[in-house]
Amino acid sequence: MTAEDTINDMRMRATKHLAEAGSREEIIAWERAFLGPKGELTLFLRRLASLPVDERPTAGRGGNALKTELTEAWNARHAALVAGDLEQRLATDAVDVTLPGRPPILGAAHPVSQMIDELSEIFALLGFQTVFGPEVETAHYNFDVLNIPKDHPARDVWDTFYVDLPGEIVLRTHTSPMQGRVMEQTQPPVRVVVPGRVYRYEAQDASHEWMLHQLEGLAVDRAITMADLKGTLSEMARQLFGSERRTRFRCDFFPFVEPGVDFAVDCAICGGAGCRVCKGSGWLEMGGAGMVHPNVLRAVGYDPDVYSGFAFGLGIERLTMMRSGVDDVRAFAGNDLRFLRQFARAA
Ligand code: FA5
Repeated sequence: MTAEDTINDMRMRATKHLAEAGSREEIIAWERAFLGPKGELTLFLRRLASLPVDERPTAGRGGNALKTELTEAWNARHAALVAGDLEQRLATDAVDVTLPGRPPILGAAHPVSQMIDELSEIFALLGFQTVFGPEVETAHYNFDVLNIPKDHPARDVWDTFYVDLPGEIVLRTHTSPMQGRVMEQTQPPVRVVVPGRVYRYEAQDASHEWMLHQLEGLAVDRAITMADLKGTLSEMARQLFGSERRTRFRCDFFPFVEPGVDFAVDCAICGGAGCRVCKGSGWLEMGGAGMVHPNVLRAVGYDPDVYSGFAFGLGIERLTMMRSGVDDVRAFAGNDLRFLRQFARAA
């Protein structure tokens, strides 16, 4: 077989195989077989020097012409395959832009956050500024400043989560520690409310949670009286619940107020008839309150002969329960979207 015959034979096979190659893998294998470093045509060109001298020029010209021819054929076939792939992908992966979109799921403020906002607005109109304080608190502010010295039995009233072993750092058991923090940094007149989370090592039931929210209130000035306290809380209740709901103040004890009261509204769940939420009493305690104890005023450097004040601490979940008729406080931290969606308001 002459070199020319070899070239013609190679051209015939290569052209036939390339026409039959239907995938990218197959044309890559074809390229390797004919044009790659160990491909048939490459080896043929490398062997030119071993041919008889008179055959070399024809074989060289013919071999190089075939190389150009096959390279062009491969490029064209490759381009056609890529275009075919693309067309197929466009046909199968097509996006139907006329389909309606999926509506985004919109979140809404938690009912407790909504109540905090609403209370802040009500108290702002009564002249109170909203401030915030730390949830991890020192026993000093949580107890000592509030006239609850170490080893005093009153500390047991607040079932405390201690963060350290000596018991100097606690998860605040109420928002009252902010009384000391605010008064130490401000001179009277003081009028603040402090919303936030508090923690108690307490068994859960329909009206008790171990993590709850309170709103502390504090007003200190010359000649503040119990009537100011009653007027402030009654107005808050009127704005929140309307004027039909009844409120009640009864004597209570808290070491940091004197006198102290508990503040209740008639139970919205049973209308005052008695149920498991109000434990059959017809009333649900919303908060504790009273006139700031002279020892607390002294502890922050205020003169109790010049200044007097009132303070209160309201349970925010309880207020929300009474306003919306929720009969179990555990629902607020239960993360059940069906419950939470009922409170969603348009932004
Ligand atoms: C206090 O925490 C006092 N710091 C309130 C206070 C402030 C009194 C200023 C005087 C002056 P008490 O432990 O009663 O008080 O809690 C206040 C309110 O928080 C309760 O009336 C109730 O509404 C709410 N609360 C208390 N414990 C729970 C609980 N475990 N789950 C849900 N709400 C609670």
